[in-house]
Amino acid sequence: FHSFSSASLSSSLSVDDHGLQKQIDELSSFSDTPAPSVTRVLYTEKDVLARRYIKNLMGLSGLSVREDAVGNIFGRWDGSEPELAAVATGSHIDAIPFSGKYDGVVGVLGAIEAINVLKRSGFKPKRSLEVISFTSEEPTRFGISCLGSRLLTGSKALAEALKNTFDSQNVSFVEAARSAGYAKDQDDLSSVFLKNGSYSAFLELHIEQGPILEAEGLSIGIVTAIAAPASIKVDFEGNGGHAGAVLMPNRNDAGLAAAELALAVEKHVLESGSIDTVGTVGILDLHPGAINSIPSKSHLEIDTRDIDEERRNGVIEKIKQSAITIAKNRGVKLSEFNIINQDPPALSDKSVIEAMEAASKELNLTHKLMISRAYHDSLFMARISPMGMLFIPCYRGYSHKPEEYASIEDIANGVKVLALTLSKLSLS
Ligand code: HGY
Ligand code: MN
Ligand code: MN
Ligand code: MN
Repeated sequence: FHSFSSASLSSSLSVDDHGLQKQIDELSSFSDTPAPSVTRVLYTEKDVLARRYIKNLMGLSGLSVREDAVGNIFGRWDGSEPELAAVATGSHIDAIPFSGKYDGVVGVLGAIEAINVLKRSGFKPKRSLEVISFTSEEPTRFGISCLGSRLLTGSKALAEALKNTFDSQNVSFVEAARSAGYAKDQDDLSSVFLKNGSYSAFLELHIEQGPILEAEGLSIGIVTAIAAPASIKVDFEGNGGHAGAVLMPNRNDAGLAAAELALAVEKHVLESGSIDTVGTVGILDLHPGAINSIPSKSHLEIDTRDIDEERRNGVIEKIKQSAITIAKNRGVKLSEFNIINQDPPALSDKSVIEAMEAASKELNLTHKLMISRAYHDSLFMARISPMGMLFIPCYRGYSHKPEEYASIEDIANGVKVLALTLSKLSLS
């Protein structure tokens, strides 16, 4: 019944390149900013259109589709032994403002195409195969990264916090979810939690979002670990005032406090002793935001990561000390220093890595082991199932900007390795 040897299967895998490219292009049209940029934020009208698009494709692939209370979308292909834990694969389709059309999308459309590839080859799964499109991997709307996968993997704290979480327009999470047709009859989001052991493995196909594979001319990256992300929200408050009338000695400028803290982030990161420590201030708002008014309030959001969790936590501590010192020296109030998330890194599962290496070899694709400096839903799925990630090269490593690009050849390679790995794990 399972007569397929992987070797024969690998030679019969064919990807519908044109169809996949067309889907990537069509999906990118659901955007709140003009092409070539993509902006697709959680529960907005464009997000709902994209979700409908994905559910339709899952249906066309013969997958049975379900959604949970926050809109994680699951497409399932029942195996011959459906009572066994399924093998899952997926990624996200939300996109940060003015970003590209491959981040996340390659791992959702590619996963659906991997199912099609296996069906075309006549493969019959033993363990069911499940494609997942996670709700809101990006932190854009509510400041929470990997919201869907955090919940799926049982974050009680998040289920609680979401009851009074608001976006920048003061729309609550539940109201936003309901506007998109989710969180209908329950305000108890623990229904989203997946039972441990729901999956025997979870895989994610993603663009590298770094320059290594392209620079080394390699086709496939096999991820061994995902760096430890953290994010912090900071507010300073001062008296503000007239830009002409208030002399310098009498000022307590909340804007300069924020600027000084941003430079302190860079200093502490550079002094960490490792190139693997990174820090970014991607949001810095000044109030009232008038050229001739001394900022009375400032809001900045800090993203800092490292493959070494302790070293990252040390940097967070130093950033906090700097915020307190800067506030004191400038006579401003540090009205908020809120660590939103401070997550550990995740390690890929050895047997999943081996299955990916074997699949890459059988497909004669060059590959290497590497770490992921970007976080992914896999960071959380690793908490409830053996995890593995596949990278494909992307143009100069560009990501989170409109110039993001991956060739359909590289995407097709990734889809084939994903399909072959899924087949191996399904028969295991
Ligand atoms: O920011 C990240 O690492 C991910 O791409 N959202
Ligand atoms: Mn991203
Ligand atoms: Mn991503
Ligand atoms: Mn290539």
